[in-house]
Amino acid sequence: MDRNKALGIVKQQLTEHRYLHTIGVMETAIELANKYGADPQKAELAAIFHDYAKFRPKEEMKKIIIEQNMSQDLLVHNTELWHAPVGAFLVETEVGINDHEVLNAIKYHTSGRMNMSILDKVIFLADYIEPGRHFPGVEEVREIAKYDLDTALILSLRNTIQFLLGKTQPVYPDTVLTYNALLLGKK
Ligand code: DGI
Ligand code: FE
Ligand code: FE
Ligand code: FE
Repeated sequence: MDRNKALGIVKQQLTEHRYLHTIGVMETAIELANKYGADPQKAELAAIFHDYAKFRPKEEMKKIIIEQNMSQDLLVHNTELWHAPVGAFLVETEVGINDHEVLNAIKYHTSGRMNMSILDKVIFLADYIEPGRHFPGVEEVREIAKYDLDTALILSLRNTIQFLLGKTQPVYPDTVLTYNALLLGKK
């Protein structure tokens, strides 16, 4: 699917602010893909659709998580996690994208997962550092993303986990597993 068609589809699903975020993720993901050896066209497509389900009603997302036998663990964790796996499902069934590398990058863009592909990492990190993001620690991650993909990812995960701990919120197990796997894999 070409870029303009994809953007036209996703624009209808998003607010103006979230659409501008999506453009930022797209541009950043293409840069990271070229730098770290992911397919830039897949990165473009995954980035465009990564937040496709962001504004779906919670009841609709919950129904999909149950009916599609997704990890039921999602239901007891923050509802912010839901739009990623539900988005991958809807992008396949509503938009007709069937490239599973692209769908997995969408599915894991919020939680991360163990053994992330380069494309998964590119989308996860682009979502975190795109130019529209302004939160504590993002500038450091942006700098490191210029030369070390895994270290940038570890720092973004650390920041997210710290943010959740600071609010005494639960941390989704895959987020911790991703953080550990990257950290231990690096030695
Ligand atoms: O959809 P975006 O806002 O672009 O970004 P995202 O898909 O990475 O969502 C991140 C939000 O999810 C962020 O506000 C933190 C929240 N969240 C809640 N629990 C968890 C979590 N994020 C991760 N990675 N792990 C959690 O356990
Ligand atoms: Fe998201
Ligand atoms: Fe499928
Ligand atoms: Fe996003």
